[in-house]
Amino acid sequence: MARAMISRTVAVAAAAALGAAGLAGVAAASPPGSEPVAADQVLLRPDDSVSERPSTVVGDTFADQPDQKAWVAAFQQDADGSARVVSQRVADRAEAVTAVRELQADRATTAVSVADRVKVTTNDPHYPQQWAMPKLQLPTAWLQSRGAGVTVAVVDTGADTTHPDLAGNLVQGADVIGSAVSPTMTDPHGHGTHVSGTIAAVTDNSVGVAGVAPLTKVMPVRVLSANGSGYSSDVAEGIVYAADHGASVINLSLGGSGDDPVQRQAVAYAQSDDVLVVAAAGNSRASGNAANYPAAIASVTAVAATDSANVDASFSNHGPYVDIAAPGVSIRSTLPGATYASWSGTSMATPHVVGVAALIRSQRPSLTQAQVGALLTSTATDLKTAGWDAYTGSGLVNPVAALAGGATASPTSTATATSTPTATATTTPTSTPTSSPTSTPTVTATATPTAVPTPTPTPSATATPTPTPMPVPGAVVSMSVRITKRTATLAWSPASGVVRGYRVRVGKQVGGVTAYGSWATTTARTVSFPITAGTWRVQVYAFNTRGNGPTVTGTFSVRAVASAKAKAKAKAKAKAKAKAKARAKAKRHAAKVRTYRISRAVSSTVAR
Ligand SMILES: [Ca+2]
Ligand SMILES: [Ca+2]
Repeated sequence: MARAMISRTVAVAAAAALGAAGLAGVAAASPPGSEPVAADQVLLRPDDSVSERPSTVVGDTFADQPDQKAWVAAFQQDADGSARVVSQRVADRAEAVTAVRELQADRATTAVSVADRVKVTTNDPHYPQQWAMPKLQLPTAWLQSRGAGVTVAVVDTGADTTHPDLAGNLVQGADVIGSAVSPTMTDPHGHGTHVSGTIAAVTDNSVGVAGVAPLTKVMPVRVLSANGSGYSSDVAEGIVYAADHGASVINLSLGGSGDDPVQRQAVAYAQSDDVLVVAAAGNSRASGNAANYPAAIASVTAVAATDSANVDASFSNHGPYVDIAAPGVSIRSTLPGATYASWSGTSMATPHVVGVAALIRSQRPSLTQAQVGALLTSTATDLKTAGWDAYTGSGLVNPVAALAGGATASPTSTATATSTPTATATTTPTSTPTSSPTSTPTVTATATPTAVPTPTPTPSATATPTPTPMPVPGAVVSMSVRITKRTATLAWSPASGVVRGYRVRVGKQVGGVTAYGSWATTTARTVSFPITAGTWRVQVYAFNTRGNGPTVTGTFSVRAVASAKAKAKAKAKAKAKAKAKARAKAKRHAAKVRTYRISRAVSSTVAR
């Protein structure tokens, strides 16, 4: 079959006509406007070396374009100097491998490649003002996923359902707070429209802006009023609505200083339904830096804002709850009335992370929301001080690395993955819109690439030779448990290495099996939980941006010993019983007396 597959032979001069197939080493870029190349876009990475093994040449198919065909091509030259490019379509990896081998075997072949999709930017006219797009290497990320098949909810001020650059990507939403405005005024504020556009403005349509996840659908859920404020109860209702109506990621570009338990429950409900919840870290650094909820809920992915120089924005909250950073200064997006504007805030950073989450969920639907969250932070590009920090969390969201699955190996993926971090960053400052508050200079991220100066030589034994720049944390060496009344308080020693936090879970043994609860994340080295009599197991591991340390398990038993409270209660009960007995006796006595008196009276009556 493979012979017959060589279906197309063209002259070298015609190579450019292949358009977006852009054969590596032959024609670097496609002529603009040539052919409807989108349909022929290829899914494999380029390689112009004949000696390259086919297995390393072939990449993955696009999750959102399963029917896409790829080109495998060869440059061939004959003894008389005449040259040609032969190319053939392949449907999958197996065919590509066969094709590459065949072309390699041909003596005329001087180069074999798997054509790369050539698509540098979109044609959205405002794209040049969207500095975050090249900064996050989104055009490269879109080669892997464009977010098809994913719905994200924007729980916000609504969204302008008539916006020409947004309407096409909106699905039915809801107005939780009830509308006092006209039915067409679906976002009387504008904030939700702006956030929605960052996630999924209609892209490559020659209109307005591009979205982070061009094929993702946005479900607008209106919980904030026309003045941009509202109540956490409505936010909670919006979260539940979104979870119940098919959203797999929720964008919460909002927050307040109150940790409303209803809102907390709603978040937990959505997460238990496998919905990733992402929220803005807050913009109140200059006004008290109060923890911003729901972002400050540990299980919520909290997003800080950075500028075009990868410096954390002067307004962006810092704190132990910050998980990740994303562009949030002078972000150009959609506004009601078919308009566009550049806004700043952690509200603008959050949808970048949500968009990337949508790309991941589209590409790898088998990952749970917690795994997607972990992938986002573990693949982020470290900023500011080495390792996790309270200003940028695990660092700048990195779509290309996240879509590569966080894997390091794979010869194919390295080419794109490695180029990610700082090198490009430095070259692209310019476009920064004027307004950006660049007041925080100092640490300029760039300087510190990897090498965390962790004193790896951990003390005793367990020679863990860690060659990597920053290893995962070591094991927790000791645990202790203190039992008071009906509560156990577990404490543990710090793990070695760079520790971002700890995850702990507890379970009671029932019939030889431990029924563990869910993992809780904490930065403290202690946790309390309710207990009953029986045998308990606790598991703890430390984690950082590189991964998880070893899990350590401890066991303890709780005997059914009466607590002081129970003793007091029993004593009180006995006392009450005695009292009741005495009362009954007194009553009986009184009754006797009464009987006596009556009988006496009666008798006396009788006597008379
Ligand atoms: Ca557009
Ligand atoms: Ca850092």
